[in-house]
Amino acid sequence: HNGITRPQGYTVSYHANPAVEAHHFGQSHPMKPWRLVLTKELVLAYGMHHAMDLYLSRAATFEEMAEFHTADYLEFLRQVIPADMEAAEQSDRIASYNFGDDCPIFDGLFDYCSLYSGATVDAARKLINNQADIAINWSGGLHHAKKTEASGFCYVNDIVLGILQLLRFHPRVMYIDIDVHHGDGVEQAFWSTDRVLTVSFHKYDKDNFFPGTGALDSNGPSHPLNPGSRHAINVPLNDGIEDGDYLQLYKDVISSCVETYQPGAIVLQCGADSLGCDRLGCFNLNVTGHGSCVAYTKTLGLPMLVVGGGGYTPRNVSRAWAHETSILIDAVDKIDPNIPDTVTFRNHFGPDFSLFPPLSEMRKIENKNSKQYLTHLVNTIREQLRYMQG
Ligand code: V1P
Ligand code: CA
Ligand code: ZN
Repeated sequence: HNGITRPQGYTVSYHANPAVEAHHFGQSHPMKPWRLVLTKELVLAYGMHHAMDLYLSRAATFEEMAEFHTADYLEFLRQVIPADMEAAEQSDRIASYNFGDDCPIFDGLFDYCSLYSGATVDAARKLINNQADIAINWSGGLHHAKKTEASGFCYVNDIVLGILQLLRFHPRVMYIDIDVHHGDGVEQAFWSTDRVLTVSFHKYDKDNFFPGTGALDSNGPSHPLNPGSRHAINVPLNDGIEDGDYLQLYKDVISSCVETYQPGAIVLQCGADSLGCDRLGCFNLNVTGHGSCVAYTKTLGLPMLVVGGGGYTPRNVSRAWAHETSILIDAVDKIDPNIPDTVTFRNHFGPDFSLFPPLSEMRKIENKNSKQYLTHLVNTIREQLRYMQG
């Protein structure tokens, strides 16, 4: 391989299980667990596995998932089968738990959920046991799942489970979400506590973009005596934001949050649907721009749990997560931007076969975020943080 060695002075753990990749949401469904196969192919072909501790993740137990979800909901998730979708007896519960087009019932659903969740719980435990400084689970990051409800392709909220583990040891945990969608499930789970600061960057359009929450002035319980008051930060964006503006905004917001909140650990959700050309997204980020946010977060020097999330153009998802793995192991300059010949499914990366294909001008979406608007966001968020302190 190309001389990739362990990073100096810190340890990275990588949590994966190939059994996750084999699950199918259905033909026309945008969520493709197969994108994890492409990610793994790149990580291995570049020799990045030599720089990390690799763990074959186990399924989370029912009890572990019940730290957040109700036993009733998990019991249903465990026993439901695809045929129930048409069966009348189950239809009330299917509807109340929000299964349907976005969250279909497919073969092996419970195994899929418990495997991606087990990987996040394992990753969090490596951090608290001091066996890792950075722990990665690209199969996790399913930020929309609620206590008793599936939502937006998410059934079990592995991020909430991971944060609950970190809270056993750290008084304060900061959650950052760069998926193009609002991290509503994580925000809601910790809405009433001051022990988690949630920060989501997302496209916001109340009526026309999923899930429709995450306005700038949505910051936690309105009663100032509720400890969770002010502990949700939302960065609502319009279509078309580009690398330079996004990174500047990210640094301005995150540096202010860290300075004020002084978290003991960070959980970073790296949803890759904020990349340009995503099937569901509407931003213009390049793989390098998305990665710069991960690189900046790493410079904070805090224990870090890194998870995946959305991302609906599999070749770009795998490019981003492979590049971000190289950032986390400090090996960016040892990575050939030309995708190696040894990569299985290399044909998916044509015609450029580059890890960093530039977004073509033709496919860009018009940037509707003025400099004035971005300055207004930063100023408002800094004001919110001043109140949080008090
Ligand atoms: O817009 C909706 C719902 C359906 N309407 C009743 C409102 N759903 C979105 C869900 C997006 C979920 C994103 C998940 C994540 O944040 C984390 C993994 O990335 C939706 C969309 C859309 N364009 O927003 N569902 C679908 N498209 C869809 C398309 C085809 C088949 C099934 C679902
Ligand atoms: Ca987000
Ligand atoms: Zn998303």
